Amino acid sequence: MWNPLVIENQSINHLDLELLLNKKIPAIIIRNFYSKEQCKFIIKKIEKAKKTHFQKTKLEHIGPFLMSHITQKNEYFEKAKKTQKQFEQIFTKVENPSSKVFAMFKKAFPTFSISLAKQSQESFSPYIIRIHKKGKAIPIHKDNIKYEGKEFCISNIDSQLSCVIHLQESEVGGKVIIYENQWKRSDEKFREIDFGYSPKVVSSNYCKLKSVNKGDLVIINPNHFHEVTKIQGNTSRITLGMFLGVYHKDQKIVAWA
Ligand SMILES: O=C(O)CCC(=O)C(=O)O
Repeated sequence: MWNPLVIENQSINHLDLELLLNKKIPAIIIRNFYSKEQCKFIIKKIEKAKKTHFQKTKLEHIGPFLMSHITQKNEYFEKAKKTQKQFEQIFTKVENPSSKVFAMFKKAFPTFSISLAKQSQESFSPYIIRIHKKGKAIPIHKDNIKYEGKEFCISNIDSQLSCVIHLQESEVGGKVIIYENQWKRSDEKFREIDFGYSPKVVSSNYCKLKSVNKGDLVIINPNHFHEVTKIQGNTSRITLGMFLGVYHKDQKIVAWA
């Protein structure tokens, strides 16, 4: 069985992360990374904040996503700068997610430096908030900056992790599925025109994360194909995501969205 590692005490160690990077487990679920009350408070702020839409999917979000700007570097950094204030307003009274995630990783990798990624003088966007309304889904895809982000300095990382904080769950649907097979270059023939890959690309071995609750943090290796099933309840699924790039030899971790 390929099951996630569930952590109740908010503390990961480097062996847990090695399990993830070595395909031994599909995900790490950190319970109550934010409390239910903190989530409620953050959601209230998000509801008041200005959102934008991804052109094709009409998914609402706050903050730019690098993967949608792979050929628009300047526009990405410009948007990252503009969103900074909005994020500050959302996290006025609650510890911001970057410092919380960085502190947790620092404990697992005490000799590593951990910071927001920078390119020359420009800062990458620290995270992205996504609002998935009823009917939306995220098709099968992978995230691999080494392959897709050639214009960005972070494309030279050794390993990539995805951290997603679940701020609000829908009543039905919106479950993450992680496939055992990882993307490889020859899978590009299965790429769909809009976004993602044909279901033919994935193996029959997968893990569906059924018991993720509001406030949990889910860490995956995003080079595994993964998807989010259609949101079927009236309550929107709201998440906050960031990527971490690990430089093993330089003992450095950088974050971006
Ligand atoms: O929303 C999620 O749980 C996963 C998001 C996702 O697919 C990604 O960050 O690549």
